[in-house]
Amino acid sequence: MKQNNTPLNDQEAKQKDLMPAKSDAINKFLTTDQGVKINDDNNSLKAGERGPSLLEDFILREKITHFDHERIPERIVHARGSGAHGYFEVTNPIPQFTKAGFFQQAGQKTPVFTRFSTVAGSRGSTDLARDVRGFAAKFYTQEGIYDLVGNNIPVFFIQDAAKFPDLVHAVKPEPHNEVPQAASAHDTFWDFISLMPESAHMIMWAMSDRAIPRSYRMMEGFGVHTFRLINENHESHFVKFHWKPKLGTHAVVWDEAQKISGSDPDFHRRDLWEAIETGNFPEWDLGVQIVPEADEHKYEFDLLDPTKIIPEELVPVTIIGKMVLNKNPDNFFAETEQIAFHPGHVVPGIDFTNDPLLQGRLFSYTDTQLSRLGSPNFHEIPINRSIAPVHNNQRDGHMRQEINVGRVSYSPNSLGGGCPYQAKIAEGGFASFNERVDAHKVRQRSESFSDHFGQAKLFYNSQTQVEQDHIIKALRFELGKVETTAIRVRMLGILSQVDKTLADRVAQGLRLTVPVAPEQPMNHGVSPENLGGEQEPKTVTPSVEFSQALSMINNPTVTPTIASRKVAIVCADGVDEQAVLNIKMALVKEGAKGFVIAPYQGNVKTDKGEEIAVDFSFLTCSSVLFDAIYIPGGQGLNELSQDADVMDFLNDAYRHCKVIGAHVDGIELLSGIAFAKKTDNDEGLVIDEDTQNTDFAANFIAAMGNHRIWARETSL
Ligand code: HDE
Repeated sequence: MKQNNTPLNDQEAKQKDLMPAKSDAINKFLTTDQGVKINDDNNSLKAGERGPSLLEDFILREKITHFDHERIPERIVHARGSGAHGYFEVTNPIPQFTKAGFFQQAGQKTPVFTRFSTVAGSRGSTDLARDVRGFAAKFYTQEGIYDLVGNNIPVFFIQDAAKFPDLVHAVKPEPHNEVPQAASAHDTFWDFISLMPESAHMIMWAMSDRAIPRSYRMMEGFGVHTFRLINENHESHFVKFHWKPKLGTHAVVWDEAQKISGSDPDFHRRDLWEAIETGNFPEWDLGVQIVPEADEHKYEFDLLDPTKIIPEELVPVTIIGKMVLNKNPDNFFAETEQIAFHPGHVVPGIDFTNDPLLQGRLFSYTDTQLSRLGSPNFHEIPINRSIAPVHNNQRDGHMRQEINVGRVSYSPNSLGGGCPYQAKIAEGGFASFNERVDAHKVRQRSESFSDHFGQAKLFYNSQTQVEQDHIIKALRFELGKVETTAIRVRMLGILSQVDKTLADRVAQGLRLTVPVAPEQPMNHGVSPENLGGEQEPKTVTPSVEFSQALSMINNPTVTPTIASRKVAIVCADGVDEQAVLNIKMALVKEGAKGFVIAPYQGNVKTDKGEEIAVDFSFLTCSSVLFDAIYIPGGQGLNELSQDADVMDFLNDAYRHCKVIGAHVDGIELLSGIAFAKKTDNDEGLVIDEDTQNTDFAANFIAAMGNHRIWARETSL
C-alpha cells in the first residue's frame, strides 16, 4: 500500500509483480463492523506514544474480539475438506420413478455446492491420508434443499448408528496422547475392527487404493444407503445413487501418498481449486440403481444393510444426469466451512428407508450443526439458504437474520388469515411414504444382516492382481503399526474368513500365523453367550462372484484422457529448447500442462542461448506431485546426472509406475536409478529418438492416458 493509504492502480500493481486481487474491498475504505471509517489501523490508542493503551479504543477492542472468536468447532468427522459450486443437469428424466421437480426434464439445471473430505483427520490434516472420502452435494432445487451426503466408497463399517461414536473414537487419534493424526494405522482402530466382523467388506475397500485417490475429480461417489424414490402415484422404488467421474477413477500408490503428505498436504484441495481456476471443470454422471418395491426381498443381502452393495451385474446403473463444478468458493470459511449437509434434507419424491444407519444419521446432522454453527438459524447462512421461499412460524434464536414482520407467529391463526398454510400433496407438500410398520419394539438386528464376508470376498475377488497386492501391503502396513500382537492375530482371523491366501500373505509380512479357528466373539462385538438380540454370523455365497465395476484398473469406464494432468520436464542449463517447447505444446493441446523443473529456481539457459522460466526446483517439488516425467536431451543431462535429488525424483516416478518420456541421451540418466535394468520392454518408458520425431509426443500422451504402468510393479 502507498503511504497515503490509497490502493495501487493497475499499472503500479503490475510493476510490483502483483496479481490484481479479487476482492469486494477494491477501492473501498477500511471500516469497523459498524461502518465507521478507520483512519489508523496500525496503532492502538495510547496515553502518549510510550504510554499505556486505552480501554476506550473501540477499534482495537472490536478487532481483537472478532479475532478471538474466529474459530468454530470443526466437524467431528469429515473436518478436512474442500468444495466448489456448480450445477446438476438432467440428461435422462425419471418421472416414472420420482416426482422430484429437479429430475423431470432433460436439460434442466439445478445449482449445487459439493464438498469432498477425509473422515478421520482434523481440519489441518493432510489430504492424502488413507481414508474414506466424503462426497456431499447440496442441490438448491425449486422445491427446497436436497442433500446427497455420500462417500467415495459404497458401503460403511457398521450397520447400526449406535456403533458410530465407537467407530469414530477408535479411528481418531488415541485419547491419551492424541496420536496418530489422520491415520487408521494404530491399535484402537484395529482393536475395534477386529471385534466387528460386519466391517470386513468396508475394510477391503478402505485398504484398497480407493482410499488414496489421485484427485477428488477422479473419485466415484455413492449415496451408500438405499433410499426411496416416490412418483406422482405415490409408488415407491428403492434407489442407490452413484456418481461416476468423467476423468475415470484413479488413485495414487501408498508410498506416493505418504510422500505427497509431506510435499503438499493440500494436494487434493489445490488440485480441485486449480482445475476449476484453469477451466478444467470436474464432471460426474449421476446414476441410479432402481429396485421395485416388490423386489425388496429378492436378493441374498438386505437392501437396508449399509455394508452391502447391489452388484451392477444384478441391477445396472442408469445415468440420469451430470454434475459440473465450475466455480470456486469466494470465501472458504463462509461457504466450505459453514455449509451444513444433512441426509434428512429431502424434497418431495425422495424418501428414506429403514436402514438403521441412515435412521441414526437423520438425527445426528441437525444436532451437530447446533454445536458447530451455534444456532438453529444455520439455514440462514447464505451457503445454506434454500432458493425456494421459506415461510414458517420458527422465530428468534442466536444470529437470526430474517426480520419477520407482523404479529402472527403461530398456527392456527385468524389474524394472519391462516397463513402460512399447509400445502396439499398435489400442491407440492411433502408426505412420507406410507410404509406399513407393524412390529414389536426390540433392540435387535435382522437375521438378514448377518452375512459379513460374502461381499468382502466379492470385492477382493474382483480386484486385479496389482490391486490385491496393494490391499495386502496396506494391511501389512496398518497392522504393522499396531503394537498389540493379539489384535494383529484377531484381525488375521477376520481376514481368513474373507480369503485364506489374503490372510496368509498379510501374516507372512507380520511373521505371524493365521489362527486356525478365528477368535470369538464374532458378532457386533458381542460374545456368543451374550448375544441376546444379536444374530449368529453366517456366510452367504453371493449370487455374483466377480464384478468388473469394483476394480479401478479393470474398469476403464471412460475414454482415456490426460486432461488436467501434470508433467514434470526435467531440465538444466543447455537443455534442448525445441524439445521443451514441443512437449509443452503437445500437452496443452490435450488439456494437460508441462512444468519446467531444474536444479535451481529462476530460469534455465537453453542450447540456443535463450532463457526458459523454471516452475519449480528439485528442492521445492518432488515427482509425486506429477503424473508423468519428460527428460529432454541437451547438455543439461550431465549436470542432472550428478544430482542426488534428480535421481530420487526419477526413482520415485519409476517406482510409482509413472510414464517417463526421455530423449535417447536421457536414457543414460535413468541408468542411475535403482530399477533401470528392468526398463526393457517397459510400455511406460517412451523414447524420444530426436526432436523432429513427431510420434514421440503422441506416444507419450497415449501412454499417459493409461494412468499408470502397473506391469512395472509385478516385475519389480
Ligand atoms: Fe456422516 N456425519 N455420519 N456419514 N457424514 C457428518 O455432520 C454421522 C455416515 C458424511 O462435507 C457430521 O456436519 C453418523 C455415512 C459426509 O460437511 C455428523 C453416522 C456416510 C459428511 C455425521 C454417519 C456419511 C458427514 C459431522 C452413522 C456416507 C461431511 C459434521 C449413523 C453415506 C459432510 C456434520 C460435509 C458428516 C454423523 C455415517 C457421510 C456428526 C451419526 C454412512 C460426507 O453429523
